[in-house]
Amino acid sequence: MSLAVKAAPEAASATVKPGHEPAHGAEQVLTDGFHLVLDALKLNGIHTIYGLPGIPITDLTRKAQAEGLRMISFRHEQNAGNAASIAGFITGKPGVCLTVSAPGFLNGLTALANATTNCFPMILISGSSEREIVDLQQGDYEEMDQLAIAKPLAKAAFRVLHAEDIGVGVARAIRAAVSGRPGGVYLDLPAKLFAQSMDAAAGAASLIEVVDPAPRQIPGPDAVQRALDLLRGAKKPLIVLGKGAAYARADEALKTLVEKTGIPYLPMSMAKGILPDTHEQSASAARSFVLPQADVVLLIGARLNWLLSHGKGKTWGGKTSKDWGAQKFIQIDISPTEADSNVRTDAPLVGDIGSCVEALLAGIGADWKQPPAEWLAAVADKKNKNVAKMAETLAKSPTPMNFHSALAVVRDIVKANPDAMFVNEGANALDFTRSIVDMYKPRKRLDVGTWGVMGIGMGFAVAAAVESGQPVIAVEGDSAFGFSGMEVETICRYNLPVCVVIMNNNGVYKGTDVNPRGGDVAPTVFVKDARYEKLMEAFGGVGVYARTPAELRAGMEEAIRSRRPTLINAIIDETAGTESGRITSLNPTAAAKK
Ligand SMILES: Cc1ncc(C[n+]2csc(CCOP(=O)(O)OP(=O)(O)O)c2C)c(N)n1
Ligand SMILES: [Mg+2]
Repeated sequence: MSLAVKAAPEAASATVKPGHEPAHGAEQVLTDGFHLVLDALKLNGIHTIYGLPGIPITDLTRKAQAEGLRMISFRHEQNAGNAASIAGFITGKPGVCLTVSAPGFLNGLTALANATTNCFPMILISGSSEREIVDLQQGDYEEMDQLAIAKPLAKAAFRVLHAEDIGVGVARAIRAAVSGRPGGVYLDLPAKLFAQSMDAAAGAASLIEVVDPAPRQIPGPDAVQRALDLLRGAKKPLIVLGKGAAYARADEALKTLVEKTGIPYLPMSMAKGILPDTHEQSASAARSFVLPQADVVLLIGARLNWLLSHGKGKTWGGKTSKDWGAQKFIQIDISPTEADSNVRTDAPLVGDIGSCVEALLAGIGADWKQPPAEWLAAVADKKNKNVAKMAETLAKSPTPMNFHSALAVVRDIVKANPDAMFVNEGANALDFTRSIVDMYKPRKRLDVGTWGVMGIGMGFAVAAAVESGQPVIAVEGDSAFGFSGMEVETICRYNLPVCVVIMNNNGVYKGTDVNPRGGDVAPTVFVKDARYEKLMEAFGGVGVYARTPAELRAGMEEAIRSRRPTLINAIIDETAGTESGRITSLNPTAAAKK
């Protein structure tokens, strides 16, 4: 057993007169549920909580501050939850979100489910009402069986009923969040638990400092050999890096693998920057060429979900949308059940990404043959043509701005500030940004992830600033921003160096739809020429109204230099976007025209 035990700090204990005198007449030192929760988190290196106060956790938020934890208070729990989840991605430790019961819990639950889907380690801690009343459904204040509701949406869910079990509860939550495939964990703490007292020394002895919470998982030598054999025989190999590869913090090993093998690679959205997007082996600009052409694909921390067209169909050279292409797949994943999820996995390599990549490298000697020159030339040719085409588009400066002319500015600013964190959501505002704005370092790009969820923006921006200390640039669709916009107050309150850039095209996808019957405006259209920058000014931040690339550039440069909370309202041609950005084809269409 490897239980490291730490004494509860002085401040965590209360000296009280016990009900009857202890044997020696000495006063007994007590601790309580509040302090045991905080001590357990601190003992495990968790020093920041993202949350929103209220019954029964208000005192927990106060005591957290008093105990030296950083308590970041939000305006809506979903944003606190998103902040916690991305803190988990950025740090590799579980991000903690703290909410009240029932409605607060439910508000945080979307973020917890999103964390589980995206494999972000997060712990949602919610206070809950009286068990006896909840279970008899007698109508308690904010009554809800939260544990049951969280279970299907979380990687794991636990409830602690007794103060002496808090240490175990927190340890189990941490392990579940970060070991194997990371995910969201729910920890239910009933109101009564916080008030429970116990002997301080016994309390301290009950806490667990988790040893090796995310153990390495070494791949089997036969699986490594199988993968190497397949890769060695490839004529048109391709590497796909997923956000799992970014999370793995195996940056050097991944770079060595790509460069030693000479294989072209594609980074998925949040894997951008593991190697700089300007790397000569990046095939991003030739994506629609390399996917159907490749004969052996090495997936590293990337799942064959919808974002990769399920590994089949026309994207992969299949004859119809259901047919498989001719590729063979090698898949590195920590979860053994990921293989064969959509098409055959010819060489599954199960383990943590660092260990798997190092095992591959050990088998790749100095005599490793580079991929055939024709393949590399074909990829380079396609890429150069597409890059040249894009450069032409980016050089134009139409009035009003379009996505390209605005994003050409953002691209320059990110290039000049490669350490800045970068948040991105929207439809066109997401898709254009992802392809135009290069990333230079790992784990800088944070976006809508596996679900394409709107609403992550300000929560991610707050956590990115808090966890990294770096300036944050958040490029937001005007619709996307609306989901978490009130958190500009949070950004101002904590004086975070966040520069929000709203790509304001007056609506969802564009601002030009009309209601055929007149009356109400179309469902996708917002108030025209909305002055979003005034929202930031309302709380003491800087607002910028930018109609030209020069105004946008000046605003962003000043925001980065001053580190002041800034919101730039970038006015974009309302006709510039397309329906759903790049995923127009996912909209269902019926044959009947009505
Ligand atoms: C939680 C959630 N609700 C709704 C959607 C559907 N949706 C996808 S993109 C989008 C907004 C697109 O508009 P905007 O952010 O302004 O980007 P634009 O395309 O106009 O640049 C919406 C509502 C979603 N993805 N997630
Ligand atoms: Mg829009």
